Amino acid sequence: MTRTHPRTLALVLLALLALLGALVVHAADPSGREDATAALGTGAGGTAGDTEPISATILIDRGGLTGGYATPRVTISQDGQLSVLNRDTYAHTVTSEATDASGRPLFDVVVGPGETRAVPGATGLAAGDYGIYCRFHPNMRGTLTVVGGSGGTHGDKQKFVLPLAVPPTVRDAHVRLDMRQADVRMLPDGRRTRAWTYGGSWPGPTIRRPAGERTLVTVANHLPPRAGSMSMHLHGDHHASRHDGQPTSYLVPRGHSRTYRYDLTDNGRPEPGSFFWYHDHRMDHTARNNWMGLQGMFIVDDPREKRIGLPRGARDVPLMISDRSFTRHNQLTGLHEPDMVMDMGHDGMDGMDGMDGMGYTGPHAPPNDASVGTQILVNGRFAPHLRTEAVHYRLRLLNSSAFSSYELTLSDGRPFVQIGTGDGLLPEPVVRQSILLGPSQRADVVVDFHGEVGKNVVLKTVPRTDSETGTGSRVGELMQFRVRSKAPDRSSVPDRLPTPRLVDPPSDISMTWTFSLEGDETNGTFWAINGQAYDPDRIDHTVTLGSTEAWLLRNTSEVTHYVHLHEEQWRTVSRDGQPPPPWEQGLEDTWRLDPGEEVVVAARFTDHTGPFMVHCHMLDHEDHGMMATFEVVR
Ligand SMILES: [Cu+2]
Repeated sequence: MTRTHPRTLALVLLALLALLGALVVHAADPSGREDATAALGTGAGGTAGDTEPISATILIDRGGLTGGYATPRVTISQDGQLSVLNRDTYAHTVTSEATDASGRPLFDVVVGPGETRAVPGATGLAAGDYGIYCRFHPNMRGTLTVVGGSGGTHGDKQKFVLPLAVPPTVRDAHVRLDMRQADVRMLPDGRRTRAWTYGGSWPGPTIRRPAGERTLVTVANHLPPRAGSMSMHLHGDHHASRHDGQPTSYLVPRGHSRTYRYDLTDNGRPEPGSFFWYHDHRMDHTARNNWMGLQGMFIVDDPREKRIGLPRGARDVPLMISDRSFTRHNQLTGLHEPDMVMDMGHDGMDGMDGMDGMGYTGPHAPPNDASVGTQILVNGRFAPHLRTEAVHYRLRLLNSSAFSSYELTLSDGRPFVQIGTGDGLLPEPVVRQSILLGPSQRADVVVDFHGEVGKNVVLKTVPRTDSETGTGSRVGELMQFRVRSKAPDRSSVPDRLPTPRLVDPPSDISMTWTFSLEGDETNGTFWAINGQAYDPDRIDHTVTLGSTEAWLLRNTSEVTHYVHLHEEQWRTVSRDGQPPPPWEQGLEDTWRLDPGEEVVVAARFTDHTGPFMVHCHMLDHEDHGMMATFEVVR
């Protein structure tokens, strides 16, 4: 790609911005008044009288990332125009919460820094209020009011057409997965969606193995040539460095296969019962490869769990939550750009010139790299339903999205009883009205459907309830439980759970990992750990096998990160100087770090030497620098 000189580009952009700003103020105010408030649509009145269309502009000021839309309530008439002017240094979207029958938002527009965009989909809607939000930063929320007229659409009520797909379960000691392209049913109507899969489905088969029993997984790469070499990581598991799915070594080139070995033990003992997942981890391409479908779930069964009577069999349901955007022909769009069809022949950064000296450049360079889908899928399908009995269910919730977070809740106010983290059970069950899950985080919960025969319960995601700082969570209805019959239920959740033992944390911090945005608009930007972009040839920290270390994770950027540590299962020692909340008192491998947050974690390094990764699990951040290496040595 040819590069325009950055300074020239900046000057041109500034000039355009000034021009557009002036135009918008005039176009938006049909009465020609010089009243900027009215032009920006903050006035809720919006009765221009007669037949003049009322138009409005949503303004995003500098600092909109944290401050939200500067004009969160705007009014247009049915024949009016909605536009967005973004004066922030981050790209944002204006997206409607209301959707059509396939879950596509009624309107959705991406507005880069300094840009102004029209929102054509907002014209002609039925009169009423419409929730709006930024897909990249869902803490930014507002309301569009459409006045006047009759007719037009409000959007469709979610219908939950497709049955939930429960991926096939594989229990063999040696599992074989062919990575291949396949057409998968994701949306209720129209064509299937072409995906890159493990074994022909998305999610791939759920691998289910007893703790402590060696498991071999052979993956063969039959993907199209343009996919390149792959590398599979079993997220949360403790295993040898060469079996970790390294980003640049032990790869699986096309036409070849590789066998990963997981002993499912830690320091000679069986691992705790766990809810892991496997996914691609190739350097620079992790977001693309996951977006394309290279994801599956892995359950480690602890025999002690059988004795305590948790729901089992068909009442133990793994649910993988992940967002994607689709073209009109139901095909996956390109990363970052919902309007661009995925260019599977392109092996570089979508919309970026690539790493160049100091950093990435182009419209999707950090911090404007966000692989966010318009539709949220469960087990690879949009808005599925599951017929259930009026009994307890164990739901294993995984967020496998590249970027988005969800605050999960149930439509009738029924709580979740959280029993585990994904890396074993909590010391005691925690009753929660809602659960926030960022990329790669899991929650093991029990839900009680007793007394609900004939009712439907919807699993939803709502705006974050826990914090006023940090990147928010998406909003939407994810799936429906149709409670249809009574049945015997001998399951129970005891007051105390067989939780894994935690290490005694050392009082000294051995390593501080600081997560930030670095670079500048002229030379390019990148996501950084301790000021540096990922370099596979650099070891950032060395640990002695057998030692126990406490690490400090801190976020000095303006956005939330979800930080994943490979290899060990970690104890959360403190969050912002306080003891961690009850649901963070088991073992963990991925932590939320809101802006300014500091989390201390500790683990003992056992069994395996070699390099392992520290990275943000927002996959665009990982691909664009936010990864580092620690090495365990004898
Ligand atoms: Cu991040």
